[in-house]
Amino acid sequence: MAKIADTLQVDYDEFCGALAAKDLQPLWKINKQIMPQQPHPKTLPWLWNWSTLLPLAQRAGELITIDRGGDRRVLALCNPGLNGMPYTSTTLWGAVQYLAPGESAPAHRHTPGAIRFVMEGEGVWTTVNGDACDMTPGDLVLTPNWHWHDHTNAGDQPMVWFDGLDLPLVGWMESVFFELYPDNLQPIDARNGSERLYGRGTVPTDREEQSLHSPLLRYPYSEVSLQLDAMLEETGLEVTTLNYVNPINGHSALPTLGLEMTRIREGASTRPYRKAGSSIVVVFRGAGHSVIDGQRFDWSEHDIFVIPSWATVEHVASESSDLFVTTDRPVLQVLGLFREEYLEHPQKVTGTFEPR
Ligand code: GTQ
Ligand code: FE2
Repeated sequence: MAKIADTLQVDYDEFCGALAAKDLQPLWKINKQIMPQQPHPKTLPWLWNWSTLLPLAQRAGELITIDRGGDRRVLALCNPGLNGMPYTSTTLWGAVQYLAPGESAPAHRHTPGAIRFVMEGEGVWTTVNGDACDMTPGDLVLTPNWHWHDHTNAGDQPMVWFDGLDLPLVGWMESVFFELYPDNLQPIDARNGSERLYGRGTVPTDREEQSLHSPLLRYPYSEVSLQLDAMLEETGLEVTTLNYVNPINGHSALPTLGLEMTRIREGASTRPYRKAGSSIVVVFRGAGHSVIDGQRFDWSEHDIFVIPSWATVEHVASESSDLFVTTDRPVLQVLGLFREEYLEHPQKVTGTFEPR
């Protein structure tokens, strides 16, 4: 901070009061806070156990119905570092959604983009602009921004899936728009249509698909898993990661969300690493732990945890594990803000996270 002559202290205090009264702030008082040498995220590393989430989602299924009006039976994963805001990190919304047999969640659209990643259940589809996308465990379904979407459970078991949205980011930009569809559900004009058109590595030439999002809306786990097997086999490595991309241009499937699957072989671990931007990790299968800024987070199947910006992370798998990761990375990359680095030494573990 600037130095003040002793004799002027009273004048200076008065001056600061005068600034505040006129809605002004002197940069020299706040520069350390607003321009730190590296990020000091409010987002805390945090973990939600599936053994906690599932019974509460089931209880929500007993207590509340899904009515006309755009409702969703959704439990938001609220980061305790964010002053009660219903966000998982400052940029990402993470949540679990529960849909019982015979239920449907009405059609709507909004400017925040979203993904669904299926954790448990069968017989559900999400209709995206008329294309009914089937959902089975491990599948990823996109609902790009301003696309109509509704969810229907035509099966005989409840389904729980993970919702990832760029909602906080769009919210900070004060650009959230929302609209209800005139009817409860959209008419279905295709079943897995985007997959039949774009899910083969070859793309049609008779259409101008120059959108910011992938025309492929459904990425089945069965194929992702085969590809991960091939990647591990081919490289001989113990850890591998794939990106869910737009088959036309190789960009991230959604412009605002990075979507990845990491497979770690039993007993293997990742190198200590940090990057700008936050990540939500859904443990799709396996068990192990992660060390985030020196704190140990034990996880097993379907647990969900968040990694803040610039936090150092190492994953250690005690069983072969698949980690589905949602990030804000494409936003940082396109704006020239992305940074990442690997660190030389493993972290010292200074504590263990105690889930609530
Ligand atoms: O399923 O459409 O977790 O609109 C948050 C907002 C899910 C949805 C969320 C949504 C949805
Ligand atoms: Fe929605």
